[in-house]
Amino acid sequence: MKQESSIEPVFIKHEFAHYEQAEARRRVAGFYRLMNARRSVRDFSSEAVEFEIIEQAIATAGTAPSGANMQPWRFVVVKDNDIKRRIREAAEHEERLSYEGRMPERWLRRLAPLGTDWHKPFLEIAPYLIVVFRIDSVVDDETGEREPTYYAAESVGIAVGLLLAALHTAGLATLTHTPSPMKFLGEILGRPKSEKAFVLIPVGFPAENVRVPDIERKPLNEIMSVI
Ligand code: IYR
Repeated sequence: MKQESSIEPVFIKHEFAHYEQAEARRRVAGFYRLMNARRSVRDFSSEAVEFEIIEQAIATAGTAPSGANMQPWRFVVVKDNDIKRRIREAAEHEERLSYEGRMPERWLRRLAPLGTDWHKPFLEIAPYLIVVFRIDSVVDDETGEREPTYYAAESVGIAVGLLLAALHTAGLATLTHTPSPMKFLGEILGRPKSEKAFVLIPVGFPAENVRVPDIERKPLNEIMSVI
């Protein structure tokens, strides 16, 4: 016989906002304008950023929905210069191998409009690097057994979206950087094997007169179907 869970769900009241449609339209359009002005930045200022802003943004990321509410994320904030330097060295080592041989021609062609290469000075210049880890398994408090988390990648992806939005609304620049392979991040940052580096996000003010690639977003009719 399959064991049934003896845990009873508990439901509580929750206050949801309910706006007039005109107000809802204004709000959603405002959020669109805010997020449409976000751009990935690879050229950062070293100007200091209050840590409280980073904390609040990570708290926001932690509000993301997650598989079985297991919240399978860990946000490691790196401000230490020595650690940043080690991360840069390891990332540039991997990236150099990638750009100079591991990435197929068609991938490099896709990246050409972004103007990227293996040099990653932003890893030392940005005041913070947030390394997001995906927690793949946890040890159950009661049984002591290791069990998987559920939909971890989807959950962490949503949390990262909220993190980027929160940092952007504070006027901070971000980049979703994925040095590949990312195994060195868990090693340098001393994370357990159950945690996998998911993305590395440099955070700070953009460099003065920063420029971003001249690329475009797909129009709505190319990203939405209505049936
Ligand atoms: N990780 C490399 C290459 C790279 C890959 C993708 I997909 C991008 O959208 C951008 C860059 C780098 O960070 O340069």
